[in-house]
Amino acid sequence: MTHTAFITGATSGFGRACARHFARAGWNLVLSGRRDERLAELAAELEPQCRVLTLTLDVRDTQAVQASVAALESPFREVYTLVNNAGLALGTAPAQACDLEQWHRMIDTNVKGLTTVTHALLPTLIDSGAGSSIINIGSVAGHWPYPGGNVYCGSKAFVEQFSYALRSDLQGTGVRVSCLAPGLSESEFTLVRTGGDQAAYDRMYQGADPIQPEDIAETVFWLATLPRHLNVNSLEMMAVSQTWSPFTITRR
Ligand code: NDP
Ligand code: 8X3
Repeated sequence: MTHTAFITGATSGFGRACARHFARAGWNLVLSGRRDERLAELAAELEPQCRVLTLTLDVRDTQAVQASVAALESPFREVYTLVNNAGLALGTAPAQACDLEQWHRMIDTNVKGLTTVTHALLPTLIDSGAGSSIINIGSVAGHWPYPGGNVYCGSKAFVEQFSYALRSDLQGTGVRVSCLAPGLSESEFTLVRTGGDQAAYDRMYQGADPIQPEDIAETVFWLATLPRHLNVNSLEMMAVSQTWSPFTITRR
């Protein structure tokens, strides 16, 4: 049987790499994001391998998410795997210098958007039953605080805890829930975070051998295709080049 995956944030980075990986395995794909030209290009690339439906969608638009999900037709309505990937960080300033609008945008996308998509798709995931999965993209930022992480860290901690709590509620349905929490990964993420600062992008990734979107896609696909009696609750991964720092202490 050919399964259907619903991937948010498929226009770039992890989401696009996941789309390509699932397409190689022949899955039906529902691909969403705000940039419709990118969705169209990706669909044209993948359609020789699988069936693709694109949804130009802002996950912050609750009504649009609900209407799009309600309008899904077979085989796209029988969602077996949801990859809740759309998200962003904005800014690297300390909390006391942050722009409140950016904080709200991160919460609206990473927290409210992810919950909206999940809420809309839960009935179909439960119908799909054993072996179906929700794979939420968290972050090391949800586990480990760092300067300038403030609301982004908080939003990803929400993703982790929401994933655990969902698992509790979904007991007996067969639906699995995993939170995948990557560290330093090369994608447009840093350009979005810095407002398009290419020099910041280069400084971040140069010589660091970061995680690549394909590494994430391989892991997501592995999670989605594990034997149906297994649930990975949380999976944190880092580039070998990235580890922790000591605590910092201010001295008088
Ligand atoms: P990218 O910036 O490359 O991709 C982000 C994706 O999210 C894009 O497809 C974008 O699509 C989509 N997106 C953003 N806002 C919205 C919105 N309001 N509605 C719908 N889609 C939206 O970054 P990554 O691939 O790196 O990030 C993917 C996820 O992984 C994010 O949740 C991020 O927080 C997380 N992550 C990233 C890490 C990294 O170091 N790169 C590490 C750990 C986690 P569009 O703009 O077309 O809407
Ligand atoms: C992205 C990883 O370390 O930039 O979630 O927060 S980090």
